[in-house]
Amino acid sequence: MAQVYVALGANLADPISQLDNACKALLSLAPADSFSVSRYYRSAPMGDVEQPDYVNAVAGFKTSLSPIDLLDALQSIENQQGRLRELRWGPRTLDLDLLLYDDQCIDSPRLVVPHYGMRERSFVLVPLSDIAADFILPDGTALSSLLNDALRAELVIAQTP
Ligand code: A4P
Ligand code: MG
Repeated sequence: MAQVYVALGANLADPISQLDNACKALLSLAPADSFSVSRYYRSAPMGDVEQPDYVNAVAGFKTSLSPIDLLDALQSIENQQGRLRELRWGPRTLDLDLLLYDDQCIDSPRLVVPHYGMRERSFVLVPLSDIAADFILPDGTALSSLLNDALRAELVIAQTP
């Protein structure tokens, strides 16, 4: 089975409930004892679109799904939770991004792993470090070397499990 990490983000229709429901759905893809989720963090929207603050988290689990089957499963969970795709970087009930799939590097038309934005985004790095503080990225970079106090200060804890 592969060890995977998925970023969760929501900023519409009760974002905390959206993340709670997404965690239940993700749990159904994984052996229960392999599943962990970070604290939930509130973050200002990245990008130029005016929209509500986000709630973000990262989940880690083991799965026997292939990378593309996992992407299909993530998109089906997004759709079940009312995700519309109207505007790139626009507001959403739920966004699930596949951050990491073992130490694989994938560059296909539908799937790029590691996720292209993960090295810069506080709302990915900080929650990932909640559940995998000693993580080493596929290119050998230590997660801890990408984190600093300024990135941590961008986030407010919205919910502690
Ligand atoms: N795709 C390629 N690689 C991946 C991957 N590793 N995981 C493709 C998931 N999808 C991947 O995604 C567009 C296409 O990317 C998919 O069809 C898939 O084949 P999408 O979810 O439909 O569109 P999107 O999310 O609007 O675009 P994108 O570029 O993925 O945006 P991001 O990077 O997800 O950013 N601000 C805060 N504070 N917190 C946020 O979570 N999120 C965004 C969206 C903007 N601002 C934010 C946040
Ligand atoms: Mg996305």
